[in-house]
Parts: sequence; C-alpha cells; structure tokens
Amino acid sequence: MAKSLSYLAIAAIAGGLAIGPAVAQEEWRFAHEENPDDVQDYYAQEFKRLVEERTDGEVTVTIYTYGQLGTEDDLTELTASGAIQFSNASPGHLGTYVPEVQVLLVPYLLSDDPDVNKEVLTNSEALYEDLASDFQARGLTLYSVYPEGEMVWTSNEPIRSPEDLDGQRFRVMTSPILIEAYDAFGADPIATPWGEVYSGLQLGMLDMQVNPIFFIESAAFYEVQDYLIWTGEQEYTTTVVANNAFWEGLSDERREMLIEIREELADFIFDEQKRLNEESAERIKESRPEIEYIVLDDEEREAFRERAEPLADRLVEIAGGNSAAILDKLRDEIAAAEAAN
Ligand code: 6CS
Repeated sequence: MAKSLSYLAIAAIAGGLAIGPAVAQEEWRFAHEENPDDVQDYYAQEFKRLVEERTDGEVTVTIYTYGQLGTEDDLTELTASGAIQFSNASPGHLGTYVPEVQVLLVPYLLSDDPDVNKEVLTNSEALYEDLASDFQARGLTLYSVYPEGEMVWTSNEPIRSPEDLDGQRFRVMTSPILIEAYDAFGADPIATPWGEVYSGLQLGMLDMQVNPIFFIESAAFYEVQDYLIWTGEQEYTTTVVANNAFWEGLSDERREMLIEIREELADFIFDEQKRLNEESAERIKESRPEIEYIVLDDEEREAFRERAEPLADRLVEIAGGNSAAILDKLRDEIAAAEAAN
C-alpha cells in the first residue's frame, strides 16, 4: 500500500510541475496531514502567502492536502528524501521515524494553560536544539512546533472512568507509545492512519477515537459517535519539518526570512486554532443536537492521570535515544513558563 501511495505521490508532484507557473524560479512544496481549511492548511496557506510576498514571487509554494501525496508516514519519507521541501509530521505519527519526538505524547506533559504551551512550543531549547538533532540525523530539519487544540475523546458510551474503557476499541495515531498509553488508560488501542477512522467507526470496527474538536468536525467523526468527552488530556501538537539538504542549501538571507516567518506564524496559528475549535464545537451542537458533551470533573480526570503517571519512564524507554533528557528539560521549561505566567 505504501508503495502504491508513493507512486501516487510521484505522479502528483510530476503533474504539479508540468502545469506549474513557468515564471516561478523556484517551487517549494509543502504537504500537510489535514483537509483544506483545517489548522495545518491555515498554517500552510499563511506560510505560502508570506514566502511569496517576501521573495517578490521568486518562490512559489505549492500546498498538498491530506491524501494527495499519501498517508502521514509517506509525507515524512518524501520530505527526508527531498521530493518535497516541507511537511507536517505530527508526533502522533512520527514515532517510528523519529522515536524521540514521542516525548510530546507523554500524557499530561503539557500545561493546562494554552499560553504556556504556546510559549514553550515556540521557544523551547529542548525542542529546537536537542530534539532537532534527532530530526537532523534522519534527514529532517525541525522548522516549527505548534498546538492544534485540546484533545477530545469521542465514543458511543458515556465514558467517565478507566473501567468504562474496558473493551473499547480506541483508535490512536500510529506512534508506538500511544498503544502503551491508551492501554494504561484502560482501553483496547488500535493504531491506524486517520483516513480509515470514519469507516472504522461507522462499521463498528472501532468504538472511539481522540482528536481536537475542529478535526472531529472536519473528518465528520461526530456523525458516527454519540458522545464528545473532555478528559483534560493535553493539546494535540504538530511539527513542521524541512528537508535537510534544502535547508542547508538556502542562502543566509532566505533562512533568516523563514525564521522570521516562523515567529509570525506562531501567533497567527495560535489564534486560528482557537477560533476554529470554538466554531466547530458550536457547529457540531447545531447539526447534531442529540450528541452529548461530557466534561470530566477533577476527580474523574485524576483517575486517568493516576493511570498515566507511572508510564512516563516506560514511554521514554520505548522512545529511546536522548528522549529521557528531553523530557526532563521540557518539564523544567514548562514549569518555568507556568511560574512566569
Ligand atoms: O488523527 C489524526 O491522525 C490526525 N489528526 C489531526 C488533528 N491532524 C492530522 C492527524 O494525522
């Protein structure tokens, strides 16, 4: 399957080149993991606008949405090989390629305060120096990390405790530590690319999944689930990566331009994801008023947190490399940002 998708990817890229504008001196290709008008698409669109404006049209950015070049994993390989220059590679799917990135999936690592997360994800030394060296070793330059909103569980049963998860086939993203984490919560986790989740839920092969609310609307998961559950689980994060050789071959001026754009996009995408998540929650309520919204109270949340607490050491052991040191440093950075806020 990966092979046929790669073929599809090559055909799409070649097709794009054939019909691309003849005047552009350079084309940068940016593939993401979501639908048009989702959070990653807004980021890519704004990136495109700023790059094209600041290079006076010398660079054209071509955006590929989910499926055009294959699954999440295909995008990472296409970027590392240099077939495309930029892509989103979310920690939830990147774990087999850059295992250390899975520290961002350790349950309850991030703050409850989105402003703190924004600050850390934008400026962290643990991410942009230590974790970046792990990306580098796999042919990828870590460009940016940003949040896409709080993770919300969807189900057909009112889940309020780890015991309620017993026997629930819970779809998780494909990074290995997610299987361990959701098993510890009490569920029966199943890892798949997101393109298979709607039909899995519809046909009863899956019972639950987890995603930010904007994506639950965009991928239409709310149509085939009866409950939306806020468990206090941390925010979804994504990383944007560039091909190493491309990044290293840029002039100093272009690299500085991209760093500046990254800073501007951090504010832009933080506001956009907040707006998109709020709007989606309202629209889902309007289009399916019978869907129930459950917000776990502190005691209920604590039961899940207790299950996850002893897991961190095991998870970084699975992730390996320098992930234990990155986790410690990230925790310090988050604590410092919380104290300063
Ligand atoms: O659940 C997933 O796999 C997808 N969720 C989001 C929010 N973005 C892309 C990712 O692959």
